[in-house]
Amino acid sequence: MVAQRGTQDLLCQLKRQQLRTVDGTEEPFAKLGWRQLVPGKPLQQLRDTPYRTCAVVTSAGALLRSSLGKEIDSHDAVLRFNAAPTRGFEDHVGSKTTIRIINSQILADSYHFASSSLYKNITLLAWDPTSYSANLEKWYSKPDYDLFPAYVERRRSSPSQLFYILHPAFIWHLWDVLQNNIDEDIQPNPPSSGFIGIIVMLSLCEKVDIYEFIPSRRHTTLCHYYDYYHDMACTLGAYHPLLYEKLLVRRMTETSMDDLSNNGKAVLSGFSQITC
Ligand code: NCC
Repeated sequence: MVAQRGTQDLLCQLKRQQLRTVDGTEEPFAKLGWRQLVPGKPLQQLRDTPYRTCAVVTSAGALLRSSLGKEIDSHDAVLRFNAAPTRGFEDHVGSKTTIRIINSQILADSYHFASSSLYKNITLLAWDPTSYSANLEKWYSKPDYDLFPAYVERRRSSPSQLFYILHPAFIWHLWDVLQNNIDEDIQPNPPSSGFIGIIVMLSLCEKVDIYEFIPSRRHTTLCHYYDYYHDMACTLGAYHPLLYEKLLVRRMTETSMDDLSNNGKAVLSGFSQITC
């Protein structure tokens, strides 16, 4: 796939926002001994060579009855979000999970993080919104949702599981790219897990297939494929600048409008495939 100029420029802006996780070298994490706590292998070096093809599976209700399960599972790596299950939905969303991105609510609230199989035997990436200025001392003492105790507990009990916390500066740099490419003032809230996940996978994969981020002809008010709640805000955004994220991804993909609408899949070239 050869990226065209506008597409390429956007991909390059995002490629420059290097993937970054809390690595224990900054305070307060350094004095808390996080250098030894975080995985020895940095997320940026998760792979010697990028995955050839990856799937980003949003949690959109439109995936229900999509019959995309087999296709999704055929990718080398599959990214899922938060508490989105596969059991009972295999025909439509597949069963393979390689990486799961979880927002801090999953670690702080009653999502059975410690006991649920959703969060075991896979790579985990957690994030918390914090404020734009990302002072780590302040963040540690007052995160939006306190993700730190559950993180420390899991790192100690399962040291071989690759589990990272995304650096707030990385999250907010993605927001900057969004704002810099949209004429209107967007809400000063962090991007959704979906957008963050897309950028993570562009860093790790040669090609990324994104399912139902840009709504297809199957679009529905059903919020998630796995529950019964209906709200169009789940697809278009309220707190997160989801609509703008989707407009940007639309500009980054060379998938035709017909294909987007019929298949619900946007195809993007990974960062390793573009020269900036
Ligand atoms: O709903 P959520 O997102 O877990 O969905 C994961 C990602 O899928 C994309 N999506 C989802 C539904 C839909 N109809 N269309 C979509 O495109 C989005 O890109 C979304 O990011 C989140 O981003 O972390 C979010 O998390 C939930 C919630 O915290 C978790 O599901 C845990 O329960 C948020 N909902 C609430 O706080 C009530 C949601 O706003 C964002």
